[in-house]
Formats: sequence, structure tokens, C-alpha cells
Amino acid sequence: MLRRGDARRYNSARMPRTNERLEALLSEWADLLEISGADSFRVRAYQKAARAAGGHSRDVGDLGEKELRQIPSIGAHMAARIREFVETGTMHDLEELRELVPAGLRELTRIPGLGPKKAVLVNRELGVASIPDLLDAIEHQRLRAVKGLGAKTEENLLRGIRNLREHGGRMTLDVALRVAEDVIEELRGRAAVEEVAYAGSLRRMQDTIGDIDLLVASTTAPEVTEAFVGLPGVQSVVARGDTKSSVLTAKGLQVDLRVVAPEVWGAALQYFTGSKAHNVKTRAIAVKKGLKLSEYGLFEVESGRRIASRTEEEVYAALGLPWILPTMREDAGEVEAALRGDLPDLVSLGDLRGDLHGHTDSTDGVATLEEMLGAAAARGYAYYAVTDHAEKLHMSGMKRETVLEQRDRIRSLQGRFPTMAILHGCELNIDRDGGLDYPDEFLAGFDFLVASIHSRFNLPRDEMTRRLLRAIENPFVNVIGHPTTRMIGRRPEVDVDLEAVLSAAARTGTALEVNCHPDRLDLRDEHVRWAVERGAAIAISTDAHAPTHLENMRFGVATAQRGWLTKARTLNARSLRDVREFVARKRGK
Ligand code: DGT
Ligand code: CA
Ligand code: CA
Ligand code: ZN
Repeated sequence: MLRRGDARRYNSARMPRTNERLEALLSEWADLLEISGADSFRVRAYQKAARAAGGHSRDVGDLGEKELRQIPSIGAHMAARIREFVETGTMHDLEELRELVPAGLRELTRIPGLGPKKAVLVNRELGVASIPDLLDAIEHQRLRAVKGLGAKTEENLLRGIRNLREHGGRMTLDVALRVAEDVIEELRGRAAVEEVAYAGSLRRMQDTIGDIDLLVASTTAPEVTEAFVGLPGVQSVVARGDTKSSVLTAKGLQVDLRVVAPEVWGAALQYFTGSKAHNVKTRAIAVKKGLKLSEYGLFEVESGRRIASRTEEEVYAALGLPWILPTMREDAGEVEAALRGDLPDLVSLGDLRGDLHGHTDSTDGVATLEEMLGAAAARGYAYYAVTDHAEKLHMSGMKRETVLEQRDRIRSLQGRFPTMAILHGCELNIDRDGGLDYPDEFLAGFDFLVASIHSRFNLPRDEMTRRLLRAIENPFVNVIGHPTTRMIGRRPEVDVDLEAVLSAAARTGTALEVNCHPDRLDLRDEHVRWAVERGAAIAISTDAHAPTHLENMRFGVATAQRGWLTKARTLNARSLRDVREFVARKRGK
């Protein structure tokens, strides 16, 4: 959970709504084009336009066609489509395309590991037109009869389908948070509402959210409920009572609302934040003390007297516990640690002094070097690493002369942001054998290096492990970026001996990343915990491709907290000097 001040700090500047909707629509368009066999150039044009619209610093809805065409990757055709969307709320050609592509086929592309290309292939060769069809084909081993597919594909797709089912119907953190913040903003102004907050898995900042739980303190519950079910974003009302109601938004997201009396606010917040397992533990502690804990407060069993309910702190204190960060409330040992007075001091947003992974328009970012640096400096960072893609990234890596030009530009920009140092870095591609894009002499010219897997996600476990270990052993590699490469709901984690990777990282002085993008959150919470136990350092990095992405830091911090990461173990909570020393030590200097 964010400290109270942090949330406010980052609420003000978020991605404009139109940009976000356009990004989603244009990338859907790209997928549909690919399924219908359009040439790859066209598909890429839509993908690029999607990213450009999503990452643009101004609200694209406010721009005319001429201004739109000045955005890189947006041509006349795309500009006209965007205007059409802004004016009519839809894009006619996209709607037509949706009609053309069968729903079953569209569903297939939602399976992690099955992109549009493979979906077309299994459809054409095997007549597979839905997920049940695909499961049937896998079961009868029909996939391996198709050229280019094999037993390994079957295994991967099964994992993908499982992954889809696990996360299916759940939303990513950013989506949930935006809906919750919108509803809260609507309710906050009403006279009947004394307090309003989100609880549940969103407050615990789990990587995916089943439904959003909102809590309101009020003395006039019916009035609040009335306002809630009548909000503009509400599509349908699932349940409606005096103190308890549920609605669905247009996208089918469920929002639950509970209205409680102001004097039991703390107890209700504690109860509805959960997790259920954490609550079981806290209730057991109450029972041992002759008390009873519910959403209405902490009571003495014998007298029925309420002894705490106003704030969460009071409730925990009356149980003999310190207040516990919501991100820790998973019954993962936090209650025991709290009882021992041994809760670790976890990293928080305010501890971070820099961001060590970010892109510019020299590769696939959508903003210039100066724009990215300006946004980073505005966050008060003491350092920022520019890590554009190295040359072997398909179609968008930097040639060596571009790297050197960028280095010169960065040199001339040092001092432009008086309190922020600029590190010249690069995001290297780990090839299938663990090799990197450039020879060591060239790597030595960088201040800081991230190395990531961007291809060959399906290697067998031992090969994948060897691959990552070799990259970790390179003296110039400082961070392994998004180590498991998962995309939530879309691509499963690579099969790797993570314990071996973490141990090697700890031994060699290499950090592992918590990639803050809400579609990644990689390492995830549990893996962070393993890393902490094995003594590896963690870099919490946004991998920003646009200035707005810098705000994703809050998701990475929450994920790190869920993995019990301390400030001491967080690379980018250290001073610039210590980060430089981290680099120098690995290089043997
Ligand atoms: P989700 O929605 O699947 O992402 O996960 P949560 O944790 O938000 O779960 P949800 O929405 O079912 O309930 C919200 C919180 O309310 C949950 O974390 C703890 C509390 N809660 C709900 N039902 C129960 C229950 O039967 N027993 C207890 N102790 N707590 C409950
Ligand atoms: Ca929930
Ligand atoms: Ca719920
Ligand atoms: Zn990156």
C-alpha cells in the first residue's frame, strides 16, 4: 500500500482517458488484422500507432488532424480514424473487422502463448475455432501433426489456457485502480459521505483484481447507495440493499459497496481489506484474548462492550499488534512477525531515488530523451538511467553509432537537471545461449546495463536456466529485466530454475528487476520474497516508454512490498554513489 501522501502525489497526472481507449482499440485492430492475414507491415503500423496514442503527453482527443499527424507513427489515415473515434465514439472499419473475425478465433488469441499467427494456423489446418476445440485437439495430439507445432507447443498452450482461466475475468491493477478512483471521486463530494476508500485485493495491491470493494462511512446509508447505483459509469445493478450493493460497469467489472457507520470505520476497513486468510488469523488472536472481531468492531465477549473500531490502528493495537501494511496482509507470516514485534521495514515509494530502466524515441519509446528526463526530474529523482534497446531487438534496436550519438547528447544534457544525474545505459537482449548484443569493450562504455529476454520464451528449463546464468555472470550486466517475461493473462512465465538464478544474482552482485508495468509485475510478489531470502538485490523499474509510465512505480513498489522487500535490498533506494559502486564492484574495479 502506498503511504497516504504518495497516492495524492500521483493522482494528478495520469494517462488521458482518450489516449488509453485509443491504445486499446488500435492494438485490438492490429490483432484482428493479423488474424485476417493482413501483411505484417500494416499490423506493425497499427501496433505503433496504438503505442504512440497511448503514450502521448497530451490528450489526443484535443488534437486536430494536423496536430495528430505530427505525432510520430501517426499518418493521415490513422489521424482520420482517431478523429472519427473522438467525434463518434467508434471506428467504423474496426467494427466491420470485428464482425469478420469469428468470436471463437478472437477468444483463441487471448490464450497466453497463442498469438494471432498460431490461431490462424490451427484454425486453417485443424479447423480449431474455439478454446474447447483447441483442448480437444491437444488431448488427441493433433497439434503435432501440423508443421511448426509440436509436443512442446501442446504443453505451452495447455499452460496458457490454465493461465487464462486463473486470471480470466480478473483485471489488472491499473484498470481496477482507475475505476475505483473514479467512483471515489464521484462519491467524495456528496454530503452523506464522510469517508470513502477502496478495500479488498485492490488495497492489498494484488497483481490481478476479481472485483472492486468500496467502503463508505455515512450516517445515511440509503442516500449513499442511491448515489452509487446512479453513477454514470454503472451499466447494471447486481444487488441493492440499504448498506450493501453491487454494480457492473460497462466493461463488466463488478464494484461492491458497503456503507458503515463512521464509528466503525476502522474495523470495517480492516475486515474488508482482508485477505480472508489474514482475517482468520486476526480473529483467532481476538478469541484467545476473550474478544470477538467483526466488521463492526472488536468486542469483549462477556460484557459485549466495544473496545476498538474507529481506526485500523486502534483495532490492531487492541489485539496487541502494530498496524500492518495492507500489502502484507496475506497470512504469509506477517501476523506472526507482528506478534514478535519483528515486522520488516519495507521499501516505500518515498524511499526511491531513481529509476533504472526507461526508453526514448531512439528505440520504441514515444517521447524524446529530453521529455523523459524532464518527467523523471519532476519526480525528484537523483538519477535516471536511459536504457534503450540494443541492436539485436527485432527491427527496433539501436545501431552502435546511434548509441554513441545518444551518449553525446546525454553528456551535453548533464547539469540541465541540477539535482539529477543521467546514467547512459542500454537494455541488452539475452540471446538463446545467454550471449549479449555487444562485445565487452563496447559494454564497458555504458554507466549501467539491463539485460532481458525478448525472444525464445519456450526453451526447456535447463537451457533457459543456463541462458540466464550466463547473462548474470557477465561483469557488465547490472540488472536482469522482467526476469520471467510473463504478461499477465497473455504470456506465461518462462520455465526456469529461479532459485539458481537468484543465488547466482546474489553471488555476482546482479540485481533482479521488479518491472512496474501493470501487465508484467515481474518479478512477482512471491519471487521477490525468494530473492530477499537468497540475498539478491532488487531494482524496482518502470521500463517507461512514455512519461506517464513513470507513474507505474507505485505498482512495482506494492509488488515489492508484497514480497517483503526492504529498503536496504532495493538498488534504486540507494544513493547515486552506491549505485555506481554496485556497478564498479561487479566490473572488478
Ligand atoms: P478478489 O476480489 O477476488 O480480487 O479478492 P478480495 O480479497 O478482494 O475478495 P472479496 O472481494 O471476495 O472480499 C473482499 C474482502 O472482504 C476480503 O479480502 C475479506 C473480506 N471478506 C469477504 N468475505 C469474507 C468472509 O467470508 N470471511 C472473512 N473473514 N472475510 C471476508
Ligand atoms: Ca474484491
Ligand atoms: Ca467483493
Ligand atoms: Zn525495456
